[in-house]
Amino acid sequence: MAAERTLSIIKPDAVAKNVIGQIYARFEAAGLKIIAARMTHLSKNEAEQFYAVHKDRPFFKDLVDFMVSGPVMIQVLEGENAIAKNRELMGATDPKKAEKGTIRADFADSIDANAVHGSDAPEAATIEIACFFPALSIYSR
Ligand code: RTP
Ligand code: MG
Repeated sequence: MAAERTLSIIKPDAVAKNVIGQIYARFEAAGLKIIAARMTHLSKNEAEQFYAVHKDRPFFKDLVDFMVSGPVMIQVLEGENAIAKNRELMGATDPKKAEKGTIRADFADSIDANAVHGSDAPEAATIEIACFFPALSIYSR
C-alpha cells in the first residue's frame, strides 16, 4: 500500500504536561514519520474552522474553548495506513474507554482534554493538512 498522510495535533493538555516527546516516540515506534511540524496557539476562528464539522454539536463551544486554551503541536504523519494507525495509537475519544497503552489512556484526563487529534478519513486528512501546512513545508523522505 502506498504511504498515506494524516494530520495529528497534540492538544493543549498534553503540551502542558510536557509529553510531546513521548507521543512522538510512539508515532516513530509505529513506523509513522513526522514530515512536517509546527507549534502554534490556535485562534478561536482557527479552532472553529478546524472543527467546523461539529459546529452543531452540544460540545462544540467546550471543544473550541479547550483547543484555544494553550499552545498545540501540529504534525503531518506519513506511513502505511497512517490514518488508521494513528487512530489506533490514539485510542478512543473518551480516555476512560481507551484501550490500555494508547496515548489517550496514558495521557488524557477527560473526553474534552483528550491529548491528541487525528484525521478520521482520507478526505479529512487532505483538508486538515492543507489548513496548516503549505505543500512546500512538508518534507516527505
Ligand atoms: P478528534 O477529532 O479531536 O481527533 O477526536 P475524535 O475524532 O476522537 O472525536 P470527535 O467525535 O471528532 O470529537 C471531537 C472532539 O470533541 C470532543 N467531544 N466531546 N462530550 C462529548 O460527547 C464529546 N464528544 C466529542 C472530544 O474532545 C473530541 O476529541
Ligand atoms: Mg474527530
